[in-house]
Amino acid sequence: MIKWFKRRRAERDAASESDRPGAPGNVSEGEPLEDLPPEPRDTWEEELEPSEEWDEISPETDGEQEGWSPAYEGEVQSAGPKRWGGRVRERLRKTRERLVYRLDRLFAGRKQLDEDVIEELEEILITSDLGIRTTQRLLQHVTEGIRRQELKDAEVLRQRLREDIRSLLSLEAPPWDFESHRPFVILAVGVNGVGKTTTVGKLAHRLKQEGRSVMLVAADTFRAAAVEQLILWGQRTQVPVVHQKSGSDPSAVAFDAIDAAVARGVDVVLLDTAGRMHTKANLMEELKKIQRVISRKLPGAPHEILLVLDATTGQNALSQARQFKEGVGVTGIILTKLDGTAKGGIVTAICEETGVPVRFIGIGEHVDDLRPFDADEFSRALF
Ligand SMILES: Nc1nc2c(ncn2[C@@H]2O[C@H](COP(=O)(O)OP(=O)(O)OP(=O)(O)O)[C@@H](O)[C@H]2O)c(=O)[nH]1
Ligand SMILES: [Mg+2]
Repeated sequence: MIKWFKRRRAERDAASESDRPGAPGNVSEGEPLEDLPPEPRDTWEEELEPSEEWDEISPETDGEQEGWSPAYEGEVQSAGPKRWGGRVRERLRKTRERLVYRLDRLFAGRKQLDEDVIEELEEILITSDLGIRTTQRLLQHVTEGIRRQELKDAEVLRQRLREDIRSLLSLEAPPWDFESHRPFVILAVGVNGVGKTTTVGKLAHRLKQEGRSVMLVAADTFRAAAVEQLILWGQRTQVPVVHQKSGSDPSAVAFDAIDAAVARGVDVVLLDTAGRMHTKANLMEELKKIQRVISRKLPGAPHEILLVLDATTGQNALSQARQFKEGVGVTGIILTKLDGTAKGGIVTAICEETGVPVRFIGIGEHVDDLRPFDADEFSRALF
């Protein structure tokens, strides 16, 4: 009998050892562990310093062609039909798990909602990347509801939270007026690696599918291979790309591109910019200069300054939103990489704190993985 107990204990210990995250044999392949710390990134608290990982600009880029890259004849990959909301919901799985499953656990078996619930709820919301300010705002409403006995059970509280989050996300976003502005000029900005080029490519595809003529502009002349990357997107989406050689002045590229777009009667011009400069101040100055040049060429343009943010960076994305809003006057946000991150709650914090509307979300690397942001759809995909 004693031996049996010993054996059971040994089996149990072995089983719990193999349940440990990261224990050999228990990590499914390709499934990143959720609680791994995010990849180190620029925090934007300090000036960017040149580092070894920087791409050097070679002063001589002989042989590189300037001008147009014609669209190619290849096929655009399509993800195939899948219900819009279904795919977004599926891609937001990790965020949903972090937020909703923990709420489930909090509410499970509780008959009454009391102060303890508020405390735990606070922790769940903050650690789900909703941010302190947004969490306080949501909790204030919940606390009042409990005090007034409107929130009697967990289900009503959950609905209240969903509704409050939805209303924080519902910022007014004036539709892009392609009819009054031709070309309609969109400038994509953001720090390095957030997904600007990919997003610009996906957006070109989307606009083209809506029947508009689109032109891509490679105004990231800083990073070697940035131009080629955009040309590839031009080929993939069958959209022409205006480019000059690496190292040329991005404002000059923008200047020529606007001329070309006007001459050709293009509907939409999408400019991809650099995410990395020697310092943060340099980057902001560069972007302002591009803006000035564009507006001198075409009064009223750029019509949209889209800040691209990487959702996986959580609070860092929020701090970038504040800084770009102040630095270059962002008019819209695109939040990328919402697939595969548990930090989707950051969308709420960004909307609440900046008041800048989220225009699209990126939910994958595929050409079709850019979705217009819909507050209602998003909050339903979360809860
Ligand atoms: N999973 C996922 N990956 C994405 C998404 N958007 C972009 N990426 C990936 O993020 C990486 C960086 O994307 P880029 O478009 O090169 O980013 P960037 O901001 O242009 O980078 P720099 O030009 O270096 O400043 C690439 O591997 C993209 O495929 C997304 O919505 N989901
Ligand atoms: Mg890029």
